[in-house]
Amino acid sequence: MNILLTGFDPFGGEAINPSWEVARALDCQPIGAARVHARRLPTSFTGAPEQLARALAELAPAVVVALGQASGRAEISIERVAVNLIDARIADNDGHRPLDLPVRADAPAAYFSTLPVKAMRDALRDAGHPAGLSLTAGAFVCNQVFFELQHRLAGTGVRSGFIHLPSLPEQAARAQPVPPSMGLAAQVVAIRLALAVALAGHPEHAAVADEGAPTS
Ligand code: PCA
Repeated sequence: MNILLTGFDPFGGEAINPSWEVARALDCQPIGAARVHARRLPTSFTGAPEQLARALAELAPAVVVALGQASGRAEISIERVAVNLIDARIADNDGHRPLDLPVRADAPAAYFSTLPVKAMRDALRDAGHPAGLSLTAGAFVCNQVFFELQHRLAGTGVRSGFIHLPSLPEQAARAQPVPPSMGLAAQVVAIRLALAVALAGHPEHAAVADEGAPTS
């Protein structure tokens, strides 16, 4: 049984992205009866969906968690909803800055995460990790990948979703004002736990996600 765990290339002039550092630290690790497969996605509106589709086809995963960096957030931020909107506040790594476009013209306005988001948050908090639920993954490449993921896996029963991570301390030290940060080792432990809970699943929390797009 495969778990696909994706992370992104550095973007926005940064030299490192915690999402890929965490994903690669967990690559090949067993979690229960499953194994983690880390894949690195380019921070590119054209490249990221292509690489994601390739990884899904290659691995046929039972669980997918996509990771991204959200500078300024202090917690492990479990996203609840992907929106069908691209509105880039900065250029991607190809120099493109698309505005006010749908991720997919033929798709619903939004998809919910199909991960057991509350069980994951509670397990993280119980283990002492700062963690919370988020209602926006933004409108940049992370949200696009989250939306593509949910669209491709809708109705398959594969649990999937997105988690934003705080900056690493070495990134935060260079920024003004200094944003909150979390060390890599702590992020790795937290995401490993989140994957274990995602694998175990909690259908009562996922029920809303099975209904598809939000209706109100
Ligand atoms: N964070 C960006 C894209 C890549 C990443 O790690 C985002 O939040 O959209």
